[in-house]
Amino acid sequence: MSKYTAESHYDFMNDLVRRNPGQIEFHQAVYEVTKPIFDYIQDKPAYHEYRIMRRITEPDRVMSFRVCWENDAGEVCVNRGWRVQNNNAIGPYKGGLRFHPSVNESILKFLAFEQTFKNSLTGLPMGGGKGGSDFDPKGKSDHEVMRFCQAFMTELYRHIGDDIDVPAGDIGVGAREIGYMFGQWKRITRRHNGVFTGKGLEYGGSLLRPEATGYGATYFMQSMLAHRQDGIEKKICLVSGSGNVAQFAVEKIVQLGGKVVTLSDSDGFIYDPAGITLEKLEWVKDLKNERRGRIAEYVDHFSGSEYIPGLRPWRVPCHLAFPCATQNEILLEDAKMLLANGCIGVSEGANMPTVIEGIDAFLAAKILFGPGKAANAGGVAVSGLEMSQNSAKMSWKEEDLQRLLFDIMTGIHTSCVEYGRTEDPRFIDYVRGANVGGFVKVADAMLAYGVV
Ligand code: NDP
Ligand code: 2IT
Repeated sequence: MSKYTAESHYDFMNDLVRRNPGQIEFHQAVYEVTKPIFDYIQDKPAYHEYRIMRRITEPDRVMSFRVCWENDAGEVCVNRGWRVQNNNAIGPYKGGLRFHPSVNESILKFLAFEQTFKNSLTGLPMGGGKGGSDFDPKGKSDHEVMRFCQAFMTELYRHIGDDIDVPAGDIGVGAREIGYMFGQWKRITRRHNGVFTGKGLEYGGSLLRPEATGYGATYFMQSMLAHRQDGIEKKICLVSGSGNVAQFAVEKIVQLGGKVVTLSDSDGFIYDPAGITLEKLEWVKDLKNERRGRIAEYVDHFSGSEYIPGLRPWRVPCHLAFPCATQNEILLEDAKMLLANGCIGVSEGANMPTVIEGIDAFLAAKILFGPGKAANAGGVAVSGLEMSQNSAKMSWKEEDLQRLLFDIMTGIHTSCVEYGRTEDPRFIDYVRGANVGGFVKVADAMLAYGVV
């Protein structure tokens, strides 16, 4: 007989907010994920009896630590580092590290929570985790970044392992930072294994990992459009951000015949009505990845384009939008503007880029809305494939990885359709589809383990 009666979503959220005061991003992520799940489990007593929702929203553990390092002027700098190990029911904790001054425990808890569902959707055996630091790599020399990464890893190394917890990149953490961190791991532990993904090809990395998130978000949009007998060709697209995810979203959209007219960073956006070609994109990659410049410089090189400081791209008329910068970058007024200007599809390359009211507006308008945990799962999926290659001590060919990525993204789309069908045969609620689709496997594994 059940010891717990079914709790309402309202009571559940009140209790979560009480237990996690001030963690607004975490509240937002939990609200979005659990609302459709509460409907789904309404008539499934085991999930209530075993308090799965209460357990899945309490991270297994949160580590926080001091990171001390010296800058080029010889001054002592102090940052804070974290690793949130949210849930390892279906595999080792897996998720990126973010270095950005805005990073705090709330943001990392939201990301680790989302990651748990995203990783489940990929169909690969990976649990959910996330970590990072309030360190700002912007304006730092390579040596300062190296000293910070070594100090960060000197604490983090005791919490991770190739079958325990496998970090990767996220905002502010790319190939350079992963090289420095993996180098320090190897030095401390004497192990050379798959403890990190996103590694360089010379030391165990996988082909296609850099491209995977942006390509995957574009494939997800392609699948959503195909479900309505439509395609990306000739569509005007807005992309925000200009980092890893944005760059490869642009690349794939252009390859599929779409026209991308914007890119952005935290200072503003560029609008290029002629379209960002693959040639222009190569220039952007060099600007952002090698010279570490600002997107504003684009307009000095490509005539006919303009730079709009202090704003995001969503006011530009488009068919499709790909938010690829950060959380809460599409506010309700942005969502309304996109809809008013004729936007028919949004594929979230970033994690939680749309506020809850914005998502509600998109769903009410019945446009194609691919939430981050489905649309941007290509990155962690190829990370999972990197883990497999490292375990097997081999590397796969690019064509095999291309096919696997494409198949995983279409598989995620199929799961979303299965759990996201509505009374209107033309409208799939991908938010419900992704959240319930990601939940079932994790929850059933937790039930199998009993009370742990
Ligand atoms: P990068 O650091 O490579 O690029 C981030 C981009 O977003 C930059 O253009 C940056 O501009 C902009 N940005 C960052 N923070 C803010 C902010 N607070 N306001 C406005 N713009 C901002 O990161 P990624 O491309 O890797 O990550 C982008 C998003 O995609 C994140 O939400 C991340 O969690 C998500 N993601 C990443 C994956 C990956 O494999 N890398 C996988 C799945 C999701 P600026 O230079 O001014 O900071
Ligand atoms: O948000 C994400 O999925 C990532 N930053 C990638 C995580 C990973 O482990 O590749």
